[in-house]
Amino acid sequence: MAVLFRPFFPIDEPHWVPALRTALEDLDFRVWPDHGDPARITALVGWEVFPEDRTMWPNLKAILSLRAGVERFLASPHYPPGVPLVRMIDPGLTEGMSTYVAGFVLRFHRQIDLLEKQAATGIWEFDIPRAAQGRCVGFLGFGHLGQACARTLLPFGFAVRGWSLSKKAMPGVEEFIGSESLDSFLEDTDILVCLLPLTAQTENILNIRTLGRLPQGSYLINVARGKHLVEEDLIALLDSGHLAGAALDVFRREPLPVGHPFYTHPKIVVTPHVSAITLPHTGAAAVRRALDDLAQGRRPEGLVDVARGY
Ligand code: NDP
Ligand code: OXD
Repeated sequence: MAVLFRPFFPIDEPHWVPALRTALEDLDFRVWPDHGDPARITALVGWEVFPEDRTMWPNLKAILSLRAGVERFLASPHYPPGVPLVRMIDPGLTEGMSTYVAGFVLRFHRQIDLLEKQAATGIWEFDIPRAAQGRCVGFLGFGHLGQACARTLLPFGFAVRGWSLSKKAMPGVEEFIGSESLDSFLEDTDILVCLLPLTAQTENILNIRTLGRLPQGSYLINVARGKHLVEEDLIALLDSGHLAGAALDVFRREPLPVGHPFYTHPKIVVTPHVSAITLPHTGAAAVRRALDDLAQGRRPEGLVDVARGY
């Protein structure tokens, strides 16, 4: 049995190879292209699947994604059918997402964007601030990351709600289940955070109709996938004043092309897909846990339901 890692990003050789080597030190760990006998490879670790992966490993038992979102794996023609896929659940990534989302929620809640603009033109003005209890933060997608962000925000006093397909029963959170409850979920959400997986059901879910149901002056934080958002609908709602601002970390095309209107829109903050990055040491430990679970016949955390798409 051997585990094969295929470096993909420039950071992989200096950071991921040593982290994985340490976490898997007692296993037969190989780094592409030095895969050795293909029949020995039982697990692949990486960011993508490649043409060889469909046929080259006759004894492949699992693919371990270093990404949390796995739509690229599932959509790839190179994905070997029937091989279990485990997505990344990394405490380092989770902390990154929680701090990013909390940072933008607080920025919008305290209207720091507005205060910065005023200060830049020498304006000294203020209003009575809104209490956190009176501001509702809604998570579209209330899974691993949505719940972690909610736990970070609840102590500030925000009204927190989550939308998903199944009940979580998190104390202090109002939960909305399934498509019939989407409109009522949106109606009182002042800051909408998208943390859905990209599936056929969720593509283009942030559109003129859904975003239009948010209260006047609300905000969007999209940290899930670019294809959740209909870009021109967001711009129309910001320009009409219905939405007050947006923080966008993910885009239909990445890198976001030079000259894209999002870069210069006064109500949009663009970040380069950095809200939550899998960290090599904690991520390699997660790979190790998943491999141990698989070896002992346990269900690894993050096992993907291929039919469901996440
Ligand atoms: P999870 O699978 O744990 O959570 C997904 C949530 O979405 C679940 O609550 C699920 O419901 C809900 N959901 C899925 N489909 C629907 C639907 N049709 N209607 C209603 N709810 C639905 O994923 P994570 O929280 O770990 O990650 C979410 C996404 O965040 C990833 O898929 C990825 O795209 C993105 N991401 C972005 C990163 C970045 O750097 N910008 C980093 C990491 C992740 P239920 O719980 O009932 O199944
Ligand atoms: C992920 C991501 O899915 O970085 O992990 O977007």
